[in-house]
Order: sequence, then C-alpha cells, then structure tokens
Amino acid sequence: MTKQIAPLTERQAWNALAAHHQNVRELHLRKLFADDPKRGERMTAEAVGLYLDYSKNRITDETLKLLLQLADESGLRERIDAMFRGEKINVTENRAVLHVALRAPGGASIVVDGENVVPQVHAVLDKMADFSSRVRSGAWKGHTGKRMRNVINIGIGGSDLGPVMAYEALKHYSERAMTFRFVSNVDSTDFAEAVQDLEPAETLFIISSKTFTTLETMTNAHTARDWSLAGLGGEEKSVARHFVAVSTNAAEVAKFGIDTANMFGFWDWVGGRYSMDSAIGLSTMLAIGPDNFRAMLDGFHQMDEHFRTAPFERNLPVLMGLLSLWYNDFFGAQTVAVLPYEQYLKRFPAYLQQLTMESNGKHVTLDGNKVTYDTGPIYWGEPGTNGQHSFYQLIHQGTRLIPCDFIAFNKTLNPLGRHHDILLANVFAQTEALAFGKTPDQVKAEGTPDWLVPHRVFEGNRPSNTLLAERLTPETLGKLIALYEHSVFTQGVIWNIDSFDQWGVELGKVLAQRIIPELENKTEPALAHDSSTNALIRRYRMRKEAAR
Ligand code: G6Q
Repeated sequence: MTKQIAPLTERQAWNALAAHHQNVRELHLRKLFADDPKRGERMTAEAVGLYLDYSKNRITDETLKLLLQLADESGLRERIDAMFRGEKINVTENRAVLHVALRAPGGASIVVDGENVVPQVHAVLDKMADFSSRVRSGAWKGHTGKRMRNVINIGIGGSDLGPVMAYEALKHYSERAMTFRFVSNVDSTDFAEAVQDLEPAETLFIISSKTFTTLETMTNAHTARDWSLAGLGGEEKSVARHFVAVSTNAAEVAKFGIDTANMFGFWDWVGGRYSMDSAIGLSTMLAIGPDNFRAMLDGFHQMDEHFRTAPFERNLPVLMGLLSLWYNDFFGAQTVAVLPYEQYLKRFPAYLQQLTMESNGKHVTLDGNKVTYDTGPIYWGEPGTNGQHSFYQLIHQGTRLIPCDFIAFNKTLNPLGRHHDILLANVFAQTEALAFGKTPDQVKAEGTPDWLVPHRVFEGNRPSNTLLAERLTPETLGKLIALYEHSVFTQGVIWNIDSFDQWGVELGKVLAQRIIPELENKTEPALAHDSSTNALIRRYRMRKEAAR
C-alpha cells in the first residue's frame, strides 16, 4: 500500500527546514570550515568512480539530516522503486518512465503491461550495432556504391540535444574518418550550413523523431530528401540507402520512403529528454562504435544501481537533488550554474537545460493543485575556464546567490605540457574563492586605498559542489548523465510534480500552426490575434512582398 504523503509545506521536515534556515542563513562557510577542520573530507561522497565534495555548501549536519528526512517523508524510496518497477508514474500521459530499462543488462527483467521489455531493448541495440558496424566498415554502400563518410542526424529537442552533446563529449573516441553533423532548427541556415561541403553520394541521414510528426524535423527531413535526391539523379530508390529512421511511428516512416527494415525503434516509456541512450543514440554509436556505446550504457546502469540501492546519505543523485532544492526553496536561488572544466563537455550545460527545466519547470502538483513553492531552477553554464573571463564576475560579486556545480577530471584525454594542472588549479581556486572570498581587512592589508576596498571585497559564502572523476570515458559520461537524471527525479518527487510530461511546449506549437498559413497566404488574411501579433504578421507580410 502506498503511504499517504502530506502536501510539501505540511511535511514536518519542510517546516523544520524553514525554521532551521532562519538560524543558519547568515552562517559563513569561513566559520563552518574553521569550526570543523575535517569538513572538507567529511562532507564528501564517492560512488561508482565519481567523487562529490559538497562541503562548500551552506549546510550544517542538521541541514543535511533535515533534508534527508524530507526525502523520506516525501516517499522518495517508494517512488524510486515505483519507477524501476515500471509503474506509470508519468500520470498526465499515463506512461511508465523507464529510461533505466535502456541500460539494464541482458538478463534483467522489467515488466510493462505484462511484458518484459529488456529483451526488446537488447534486440534494438543488436540491430543498431550491426548497422553501425556495416556503416563504419564501409560494407553499407550508398546508391552509387560509395561508402558513407558523412552522417547527419536530423532531430530536435530530446532527439537532438543528447546526440549532439554525446558526440562532442566522446569525440576523442569517434571515427575521425567520418563527419558527423546535427540539424535541428527549422531555420534553413542550419541545414544549408550542415551540407554545404558534403557529397550526397557519401551522406547518410538519420531522421530521429519519436513521433515522426515534429514540424521542424519533418521540414528538415523533406529538405534533406530533396537535397539527396537532387544529388543522386532523382532516383527514389536511393532514399532507402541514404536515409534511416529512429522512431516509434512505423507508418509515418514508411510513408516518408524509408525502408522500415532500416528503422530503429523505441517505446512510449522513453521520454524524449531521457532517450539519448535509446536508438536516438544511433549517431553516437556510429561515431564511437558499439563497444564504446555499450560501455556508456554500463556507466548509466552503475549509477542507476547506486541510486536505487545506496542509503540516501551516501546517494549522489539524492544529495545533489536535496542541495539544489535547499537553495531553490529556502534561499530563493533562481538558478544553478553547471561548469564543466572539460572542453569536450561544452554542450553538457545545454543538454542539462532540457533535462532539468523541461522536467521540473512545472506549476502544479500531480493532483493538479497550484504549487505554493518554487519548483525547477534555471540551469545554465559554460565550460571553464572560459566562463571565468565572462559571467563569473556576477557569481563572485553580484547580488544573486548562484549555487555552482564544478565538474572536473583527474586526467585529460589530451595531455599537453602544463595545461591540465593549470585547468584543475582554476577549478579548485574558483570554489575556494567563492566560498571564502576576501574580507575588507585582507584587502586593506594588501595596501589597497580605502575608497577602492569595497570594490575589491569578495563576500564569499557562495556555495558549490565539486564533482571529480578519473577521465572522460563513455562509461563516465553515462554515469554523469544518470547522476543528473536521478537528481532531477529526486527534486520532482519532493515537489510532487510530474517530471516526465511537457505540456508547456504545446501552446506555442499550436499557435505557430495557425500563423503559418497567415504568412503564406497569397491573399491578405483576416487576422484575429491581439493587436501586437496582428501588426507583426502584417509587417512581415509587407516586407516579404517587398523583398521579392
Ligand atoms: C522531450 C520532449 C521534446 C521532444 C522533441 C522531439 O522530452 O518530448 O524535446 O524530444 O519535441 O520530438 P520527436 O522525437 O517526436 O520529434
């Protein structure tokens, strides 16, 4: 029987945290560290090769105790079990949420609607591996008999951000003789630039779309089809050699002209933003090869098992989720900065933006009541050290509290002179500077004139997590992504929201469909929008005519 969970603001731990916050909100990290010389070793957790130092957070042992109590009172344990059991926890879409099944080992059993889905997952993985090997070896030939040298993934949102991020993150492991590109935007420039130096006879398109109806993706797919056909003598049958699909919609795939033998399926229990390790990762597998792809899945699975089984006080996703919630709901922090000190992770913050904000940017609880607390914070970030010369000023001396996640690796994939020591010195220096700052006395002692002192003071007390891993490998990437997936889940459970739907993206789509004919109609349409939208449409129509 599921236990009765009180609304968030009525939970005991929530109210205890609110009271506790009053007592600790002014406490400075300088004092917390001075009072406990072992804090930096104590407030750490390590699992599956990831080391989390959370000591530079504005917490005491009591804070942690109450946050963990909040997780318990929120039924987090039961909800984790429900997710892994395949229960339909995405209530507004009546779907199971089983990205964890995508990386379950062969012998596992996860049952959805009476069927073990793990064998299906592995059948698709085997089919992807077979296809990837043929393309990579040159056994798969294009229409004119040439091997494929270029792969273009066409998809958007969850069917793009994961593949782009993973390709960039794992470039070191990729087949350098091949070119990989990603087209997502309906802006024609995206497609035009992606193909401008490519040979259609050597170019393979992967049309990645769960629904195979998404406006941007289908527009780009048809443009790609025209481009490919134009370069291959207009022969329809060439489509089968140059286009494959990743989708759940076989009927639409066939209608497009793609041989469904070259369609790689997935299931409605895989959400778009949780799909990069499904067939949506086909471009990733083509780039890094099946063995590396499986190593990535193994990394995901290790983190899944850690999340499922580790006690919450040592559970990395739970700890990170709780800390994020502490700042979001009690300190009123509106954002979280994700700062990877690893050039290959340059698209990781963009990927996380969808994962976190599409999941937890929700205004009502599971039962439809308006929340009375803040839900998902804004995630943003750039790789270090670049950000240090740009927006870090605001993090150090601005008026907002911005909790930061620093991500770094002990070893670089490209050892060159002193670079890596310098890079890592910057990670440690930033977390130190943010936490401890520089007092007016310290500034004065350096001989700074009085009038300049306030400008040069660093208040400090700016919280951060530091995540350290050995080296960026496919396996580590899997662990990192799963860490954030489950941290998002942890927060969503406490907020009692549906982290797996995305109704907020619908309205704009519907309105765009209404406006498209109003822009394209030859005759002046009768416009019934507000006066601003009407005027913008008229102005565009006028300028469009003038440009002809
Ligand atoms: C993700 C969302 C969304 C989706 C895209 C693409 O969780 O559902 O970003 O991935 O809208 O959808 P298709 O894969 O159906 O084209």
